[in-house]
Amino acid sequence: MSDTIAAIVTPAGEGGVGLLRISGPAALAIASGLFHSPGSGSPAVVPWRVYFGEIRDPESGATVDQVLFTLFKAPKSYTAEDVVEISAHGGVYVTSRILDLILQAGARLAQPGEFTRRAFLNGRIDLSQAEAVADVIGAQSERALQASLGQLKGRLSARLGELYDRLVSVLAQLEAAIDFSEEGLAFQKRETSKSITDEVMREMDALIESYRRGKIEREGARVALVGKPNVGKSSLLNALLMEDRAIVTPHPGTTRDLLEERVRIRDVHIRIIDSAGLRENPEIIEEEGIARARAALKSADLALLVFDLSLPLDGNDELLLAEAEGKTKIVVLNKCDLPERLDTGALLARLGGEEPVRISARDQAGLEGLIDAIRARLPGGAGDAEPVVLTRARHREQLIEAREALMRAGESLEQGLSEEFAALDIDAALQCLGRVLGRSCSEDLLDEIFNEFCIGK
Ligand SMILES: Nc1nc2c(ncn2[C@@H]2O[C@H](COP(=O)(O)OP(=O)(O)OP(=O)(O)O)[C@@H](O)[C@H]2O)c(=O)[nH]1
Ligand SMILES: [Mg+2]
Repeated sequence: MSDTIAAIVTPAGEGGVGLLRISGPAALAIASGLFHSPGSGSPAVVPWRVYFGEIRDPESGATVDQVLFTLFKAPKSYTAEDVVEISAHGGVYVTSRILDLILQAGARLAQPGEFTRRAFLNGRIDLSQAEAVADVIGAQSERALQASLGQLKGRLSARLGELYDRLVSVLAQLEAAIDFSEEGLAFQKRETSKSITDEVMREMDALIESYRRGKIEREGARVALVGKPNVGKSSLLNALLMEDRAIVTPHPGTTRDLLEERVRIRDVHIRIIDSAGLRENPEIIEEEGIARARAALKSADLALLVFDLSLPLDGNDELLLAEAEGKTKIVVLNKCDLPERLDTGALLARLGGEEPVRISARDQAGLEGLIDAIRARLPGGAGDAEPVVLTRARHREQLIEAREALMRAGESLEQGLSEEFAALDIDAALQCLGRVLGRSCSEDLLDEIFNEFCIGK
C-alpha cells in the first residue's frame, strides 16, 4: 500500500491560480479535514465535481484561502489513486501555507515526477507515455508538441506493443520446435520465424530513422550556410532573420567564426548557421574559421551551398562541391540582381539534377522559393511515411540493440543452428522493447527518468 503524497503543481511564483495535488489512499481524508464549504461545513464529496469553499487551519480555525476543491476517485485519476486537487490563489506564501497544512495532516512531499511515476506503476500509462508527459511540458514548437502528444496518447506504445507481440509469437514457435523437433515441421517454422523477424527488423529501422526527425522536431534542424568568401552568406542569414545580425562587408573573409541563430519559418523552426568562407590556401588567420565551417557543414541536417551568380565558377566553388558531397543540400545562386557570369549549366551538370534556387540576399528577392525548398528538404516535409516519431535517445538505443539481437537470431536460423540460439536473441530483443515500454525495467532506470521531471508532475 502506498503512502499519500502532495505537492504544489503550478510553478513557484505569483499567478492567478496555484494548484495543489494530493494523491494516495488518505488524500480525501486529509483534504476534507482542511476544507469547509459555506453552509454545509464539510460536504459529502461527489467525485469529479468542483466545490467552492475555504481551507482553514484546523488548530486556529483561521481561514487560509478561498479555494476550489475536486476529488478524482481511483482509478479514474491522474495517478489511478484517489487524487484531490485544490485550486488556491496563486501566491507563494498562500500555496506553501496550504501545503504545510496538508503535510501536517499526514501527507508526504512528492518527489520530482512522483505523480507520473505512480500513474506508470499503477498501470494507467506505460513508460514511454510517462516520458511523453515531460516532453509535452518541454515542447518548444508545434511539431515537437504534436510528436510528444502522439507518444502520450500511446502511438509509440501501440506500435512497439505490436512488434513485441509478433516477436513473442516467434519465440513461442521456436520454443515449440525445441521441445518437439520433428524434421519437416521444424524447417517450415524456421522459415516463418525468419521472415517475421526480418519484417520486424524493417519496421524497427523506420522507427530508428524517425529519431532524426524527432530530434529535429524538438531542437530545430541545423541548416548551415556554406560557400566561398564574399558570396553573401552573412547577407542571406540577415535576410532570413530580417535583422542585421551578421557583419556584412565587401571584403572576402569577413566572417571568421560560426554564428548560430534560431528562426521560425512558417511551421518549421530551424537553427541557421553562418560560417567563414571556404577557400583554398587560406591565410593562417582564416584557417580555424574554415575548420569550423567544415565541422558545421558536417553536422548540419541541411546545407545551403551559396554561389555568386556574378562570378565564374572557380577552384573555391569546386572545393565546396567536393566538401558537400553526399550531404542533403540546396544550391543557392545569390546576387541574381547582378549581370550573370556563372556558368550555371556546368554547375548543374556537377549536381546531377538538383534544381538551384535563385535569390538576391541584398534585395530580399527569391526568399519565398528558398523557404519552400528548405521546408521540402527537412524531415516531416512531403514524402514522410512513418507516422510515429521516436523522440528520446533512450528509445533509439534500445531499438538499435533489439535490432542487433534480431539480426543475430536471423543469422542463426539461416545457418541451421539450434533454435535455442535464435530464441535467446529474440528474448534479448523483447527485453529491449520491454525497457522502452517499462515492462522490464529497473528501479535505477525509473529514478533516472523521473528525476528529470519537476516536482508536482
Ligand atoms: N549585388 C548584390 N550584392 C550582394 C548580395 N548579397 C550580398 N552582397 C554583397 O556581397 C558582399 C559580401 O557579402 P557577405 O554577406 O558579407 O558575404 P559572405 O559570404 O558572408 O562573406 P564572408 O563572410 O567573407 O565569407 C557584401 O558587399 C554584400 O553587400 C546580393 O544579393 N546582391
Ligand atoms: Mg560572412
